[in-house]
Amino acid sequence: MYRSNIVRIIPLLLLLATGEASAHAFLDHAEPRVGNKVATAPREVTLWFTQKLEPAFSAITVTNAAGQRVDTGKTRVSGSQMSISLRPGGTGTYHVTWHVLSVDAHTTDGSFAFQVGQ
Ligand SMILES: [Cu+2]
Repeated sequence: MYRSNIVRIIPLLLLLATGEASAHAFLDHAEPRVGNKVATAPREVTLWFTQKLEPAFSAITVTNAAGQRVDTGKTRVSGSQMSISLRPGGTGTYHVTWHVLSVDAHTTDGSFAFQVGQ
């Protein structure tokens, strides 16, 4: 019957929707911390995610206040964590941009800034 099929489908959709929302890799925290101020330019940036990452499709780029890339271009992934080393880039606002592919085959991306200097 049409009506009994609907009754069975709705709980299944709710289950899928909930599983989906908790499955993606979201940024949990970062070092330097998101929006934070640090006295000197960090040697590297590390991001922690809510899920394990696929190294081949996950990367970080970092630009300094002048908009120049200051990362080395070699993102290192270990489990749910990824890092990149930085070259000296002076003071001011740094922008960190990331994209990841998590082990559930979903992609997420985002960006944040931190401050270097006074
Ligand atoms: Cu997902």
